[in-house]
Amino acid sequence: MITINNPPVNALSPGVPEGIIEGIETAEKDPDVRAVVLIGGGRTFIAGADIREFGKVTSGEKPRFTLHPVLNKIEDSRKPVVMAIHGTAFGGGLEVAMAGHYRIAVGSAQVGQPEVKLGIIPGAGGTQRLPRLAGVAKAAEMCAFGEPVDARSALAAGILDKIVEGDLLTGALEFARGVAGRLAYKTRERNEKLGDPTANAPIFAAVRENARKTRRGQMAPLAAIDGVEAATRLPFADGIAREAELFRVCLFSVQSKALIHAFFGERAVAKIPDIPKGTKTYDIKRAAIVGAGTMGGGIAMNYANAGIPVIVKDTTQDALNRGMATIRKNYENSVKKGRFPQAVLEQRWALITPQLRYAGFEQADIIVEAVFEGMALKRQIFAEIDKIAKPGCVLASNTSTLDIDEIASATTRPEMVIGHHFFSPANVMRLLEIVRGKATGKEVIATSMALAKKLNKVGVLAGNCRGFIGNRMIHCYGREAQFLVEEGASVEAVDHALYEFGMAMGPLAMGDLAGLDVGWRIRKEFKHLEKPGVRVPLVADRLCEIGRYGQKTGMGWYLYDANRTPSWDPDVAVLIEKVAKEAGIQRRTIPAEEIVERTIYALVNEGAKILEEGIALRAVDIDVVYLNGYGFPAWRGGPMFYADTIGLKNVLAKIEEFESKHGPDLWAPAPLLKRLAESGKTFESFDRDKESAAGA
Ligand code: 3H9
Repeated sequence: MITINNPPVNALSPGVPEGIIEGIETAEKDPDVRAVVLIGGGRTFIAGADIREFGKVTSGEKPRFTLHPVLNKIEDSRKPVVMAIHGTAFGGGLEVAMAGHYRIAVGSAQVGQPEVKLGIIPGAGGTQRLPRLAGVAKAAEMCAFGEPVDARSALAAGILDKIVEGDLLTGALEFARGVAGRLAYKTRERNEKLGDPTANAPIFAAVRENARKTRRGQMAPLAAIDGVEAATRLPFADGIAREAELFRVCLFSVQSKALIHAFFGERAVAKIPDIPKGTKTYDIKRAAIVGAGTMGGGIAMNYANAGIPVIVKDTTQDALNRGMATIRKNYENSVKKGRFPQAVLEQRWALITPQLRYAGFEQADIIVEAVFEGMALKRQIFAEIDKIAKPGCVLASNTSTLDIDEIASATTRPEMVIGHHFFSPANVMRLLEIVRGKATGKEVIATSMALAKKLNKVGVLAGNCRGFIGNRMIHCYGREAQFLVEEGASVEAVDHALYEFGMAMGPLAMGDLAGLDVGWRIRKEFKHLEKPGVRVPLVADRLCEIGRYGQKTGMGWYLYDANRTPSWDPDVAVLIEKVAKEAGIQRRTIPAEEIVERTIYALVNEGAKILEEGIALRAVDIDVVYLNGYGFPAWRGGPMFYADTIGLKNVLAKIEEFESKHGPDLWAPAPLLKRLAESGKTFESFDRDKESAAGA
């Protein structure tokens, strides 16, 4: 028995493959050994190659993760090797498993080739062995999209030979005794599932089309498909060589660096310097929400999905009915799409209690306010819930822009008040911006971070300022999108340029989706802060004034049909021209490149200020916000990482050019950007504490 012991996830770090080789050699030499079981110690089998090694290689170090020697050693073993899988056999983990002669697993195990999510492809025979076990279609799909496959499907596909009920090791030893001494199959020699070019052609065409559509802009999915196709056309050794070429091209791409940055970023944001791991947290067993609107309803679904009973309160029966009907419809859609069975829908539905009064709020461990963005209303609600909530109840506001300290000051316990800014649709978007007020207690922050994980969200801590991280930056991005339209770009041209850049949708279409009235209300709230003489966007307010709130009213920047399909609206083009004329704005042809630079660099410049002020803890926190809350393409790593890849000197030069054309109020470069650019550094390298220590 060989046990892999490299916590936390048994990654194939340097030393692990060597250990396996040693184990196999020892087994081969020992006449008493008739079969080998390879099993993972701890919580999992092998979660893949050690991802930390990739960055070292691309920055010039000698590769330390070549796995072929260990795979060949296993596959060539004269004694059968049984792979005993629990947890995850991902990436290199599945590749190791496939080199074995048999694979058995517990029912909860998962297997997969998730490399594409890191911008690479399976690099240790995954594209060659998987089609030999699972067939071409299944292998192409797994390698191109990287989604995990559960044990039962893996058994049906031929990746596993057996599912063990009960203890894995006992089952594995029993299985090994059963196959001991038998001549074992080598996966690399099994060609019967590889099909022929005629049968395979439509399979590859379909998966390529799907990859182009759903993994827009990404190179690794297509490379992974090329790898699997090579398995069907070339002898095994040549297929491995082709895979290695494709792997290398992907590994050295900016896309892969960006996706690896995103992978570690998502984990880094959980680490908050002044809140150590063991900080006390409150147990959240019951929740209550004020507001059954779009956000309140979506938030309620999050709690119900996590098995936490939740009360939803609104002021009118109508509002409650509407909110509950939307929740029901969302759940029913999920059932229709096969995401979960009807029984799960009913379970979740039963956890949500709609009501008009505060009854039951006194038992809640968390109360979330999700009403309209208006300070007076929010303060009134916080004063009310302060009277009802039990001691130790977290009081969270879903505000997207307002001052958490001002909200907290309406209560007698500002230390319990925190921002929980969900993103619309709240039951789908993974981001939860957690906003720390000046009095917010550390336990409340630790509770919120833990809760985010429980709700299957990525929690990112933000400081308190208008719009926090995400919306403060999006304000600048949206501003530029509107300016560009006023200056002559069409609505479609602006959206198209950013869609082509990789954004999930263009900024104006996004405004329509979120509701233009939301921004309108916020702009009215902050009208008194506008600096006289500084240009402000004009068109969105005009659209709102004539009731064009976006998708919800069937028209905004675009016209929408009953299926919410947008179309160009000549009335909007006329309105824009009129507004521009009234404001004396010169209209011109604007290239796509300028559209991207004006909008994305507006994000970056504001991001730099946010970073320097400490509103975001690290540049990567900003990136994680944008990847999970704003549809920024993960393969570009987030706005700050993207700026690093362009080179901060180049970004600064462009921003200075915009400053000279559009004025310092809008475009003065952030001091941090200037400093980093001038010293040849990156946002990623910026460490606020070290800089201030040096300054002191
Ligand atoms: C590959 O295999 C290429 C091959 O084809 C061979 C090429 C030659 N390496 O996610 P968690 C860390 S590519 C290094 O919070 P969970 C992670 O950063 C690889 N570190 O746990 C975190 O560290 P920290 C293909 C890794 O239970 C800690 O482990 N494989 C790796 O929520 C705990 O992780 C993948 O892409 C790794 N491979 O989820 C799988 N994996 O505590 C990537 C994790 O310091 N991993 N860490 O923040 C995952 O999807 C999840 O980690 C997993 C566990 C589902 C396994």
